Amino acid sequence: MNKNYLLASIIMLLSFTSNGQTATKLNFDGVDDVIAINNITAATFTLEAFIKVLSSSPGGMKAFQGAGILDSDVSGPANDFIFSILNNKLSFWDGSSSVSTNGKITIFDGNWHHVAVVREANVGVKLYVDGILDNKTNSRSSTVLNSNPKIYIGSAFADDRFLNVDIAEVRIWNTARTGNQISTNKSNELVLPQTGLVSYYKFNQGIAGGNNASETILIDELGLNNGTLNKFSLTGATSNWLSDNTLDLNNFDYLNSTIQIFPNPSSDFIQISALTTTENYKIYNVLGSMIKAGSIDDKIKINIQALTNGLYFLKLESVKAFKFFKE
Ligand SMILES: [Ca+2]
Ligand SMILES: [Ca+2]
Repeated sequence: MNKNYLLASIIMLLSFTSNGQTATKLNFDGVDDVIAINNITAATFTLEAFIKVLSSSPGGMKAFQGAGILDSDVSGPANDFIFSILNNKLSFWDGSSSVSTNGKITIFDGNWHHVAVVREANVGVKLYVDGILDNKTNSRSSTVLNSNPKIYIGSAFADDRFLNVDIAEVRIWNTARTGNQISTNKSNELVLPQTGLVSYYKFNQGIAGGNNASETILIDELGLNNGTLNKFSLTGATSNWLSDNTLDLNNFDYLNSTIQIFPNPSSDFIQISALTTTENYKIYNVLGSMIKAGSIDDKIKINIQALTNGLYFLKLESVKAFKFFKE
């Protein structure tokens, strides 16, 4: 690599870091990361979240033994609630009726899920996974569950049980959303205004995988109930604002590896030396978007003639990422 390319590379890496794409989700480390919002729920409410659970949950019989998605628990008997992951399934504790409604559908399976609980005064509790009714109980109560003035996102905070999870969206309604309403809106962002919606978090803030030391307030789209981040790293690939299609810039190891891209720079084809097996690869542009993918061994050439000139990143499954220049 000549000096001009090295300089261009450093400049582009810097610009990638500072002008990267806006995040779409927040990673919770499962150790101590938590967000506090105010508990403004009425006697009837619906809680929704779009989540990917990353570690196995605690086991037990009741929701307060789990790791909280949305937790407003207090110690001992109280008019409180906790919506948690227990036995890798949904669970909801209603403190006024002392009933735990436990789900049947496994959430910890490597996939994103839309999860919801409807607590309807004098009717009962329903759990939904991806818009499908998971389980329900007739835990009739009309008491407002506000013994705890806060709701904690990502933790059973009173018991130090934290959820290792990616969260992309949270919604709180003071209405009983129907199964049809939940299913219809399970994979899209809401268009505002919405009747009964009292808090709405899109998690579309911060720079994906960047330095987000100042991004410590979770924005409520309604402007009424912003959250406060606590104990997040706010830099790097975990415990930070992230996007699903972002290549982690900490993940480079091209200097010390025997596996190398050549020729580099190149105008038509690139190869990778010293690969011992066939591997899948992905090529990303400087904005972090994947633009090409396939499989490769040490004899296959990747055609890059269609790429516009500039810096690219190539990621193999077994080793860290490389960068190369199309000229
Ligand atoms: Ca989002
Ligand atoms: Ca932390």
